[in-house]
Amino acid sequence: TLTADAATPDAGDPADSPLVRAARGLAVPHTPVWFMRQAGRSLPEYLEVRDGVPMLEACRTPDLVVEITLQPVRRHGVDAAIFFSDIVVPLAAVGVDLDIVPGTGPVVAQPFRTRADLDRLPALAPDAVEDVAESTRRLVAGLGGTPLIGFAGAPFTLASYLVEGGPSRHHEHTKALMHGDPELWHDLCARLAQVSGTFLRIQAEAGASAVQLFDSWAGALSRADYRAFVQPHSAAALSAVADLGIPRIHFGVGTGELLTDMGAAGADVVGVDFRVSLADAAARLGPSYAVQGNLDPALLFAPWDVIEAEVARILAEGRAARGHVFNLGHGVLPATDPAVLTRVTELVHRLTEHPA
Ligand code: 1CP
Repeated sequence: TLTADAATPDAGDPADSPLVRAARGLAVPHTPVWFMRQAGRSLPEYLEVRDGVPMLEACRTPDLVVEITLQPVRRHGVDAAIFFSDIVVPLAAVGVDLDIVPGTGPVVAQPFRTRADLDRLPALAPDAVEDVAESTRRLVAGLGGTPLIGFAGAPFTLASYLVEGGPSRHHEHTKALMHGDPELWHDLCARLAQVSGTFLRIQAEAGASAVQLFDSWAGALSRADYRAFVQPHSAAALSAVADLGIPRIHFGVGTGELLTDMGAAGADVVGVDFRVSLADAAARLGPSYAVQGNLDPALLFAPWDVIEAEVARILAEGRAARGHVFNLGHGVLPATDPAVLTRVTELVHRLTEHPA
């Protein structure tokens, strides 16, 4: 079996790592950096171990999960590992018939549209994903002082895949259900909050040092709809790990108008995409929240001097917040040159270890 050998088996305490300290607004030796979707996608070593293994199968195979999660830590020297899985893994674990189709994403065989469909969405029992706990424990043992971030999809983003049946640009069936049958919508999201919260808790109890709730598509909503139809369910998911005392990160795309509501859902760190400057985000959020972000992933294709200036700008703007975790504004694009990610990691460290 593959063993958990990180590149920098540093002996520190992940609970006192730069990531966790920044999330709590404490002083850091350097600004921590990791990249959404750092595992998988662009790495040749990832493509090699994934060869011939379907995505959902890879997510349920601890040897692969451990290896793939560690790959970007070894290669880039990032300040956190993110558990290799997918937001639909717990849905598949409760029996939803779905697949992750290469080049498309999650596809649900029978979309959820009626009350009867709730019968196909039972609660997630921890022993249905015992492999996730096992992978987490092995990773935590191998990562030493590098923190592991556990994650789950938020109820709205999960609901969008279930109701639309797959990736969606306009979320029209989801919004039609939300407004057309609010009672069913809330019942659906309450179930999803249980699934999501349980998935976070399994990873947290097995030793993850932080969790991130991905509400990737929440930016499709008005603030009023977010507050009425979504925030209470995301708050329920995040509350599943509240007693464990680890930092909770809450992320969405295009959510500039929702930042304070996403923070109030129970986050310590609010993810900010590239559309909003971190200084504006910090002003909106106030002194109680750290921020995470927000380099435009497309800019990783620009000349190095452009990237360098963007990183410096983001670091300067991030100083306005209670704490700053450097990241992209959304996930790494598949064609990204991995060497650029390594270089950005080194740059963030260098610029913040020796502030001007
Ligand atoms: O660093 C990592 O790669 C960690 C693992 C990870 C995470 C955190 C994967 C692996 N997926 C996710 C989360 C995820 N999955 C999100 C939230 C994050 C985000 O917004 O980027 C979302 C929306 C999904 C759904 C999903 N899964 C998509 C998006 C489709 C759409 O609607 O546009 C896709 C393409 C997938 C498949 C997937 N998940 C992960 C990988 C490496 C892949 C590609 C694998 C393959 O196709 O073989």
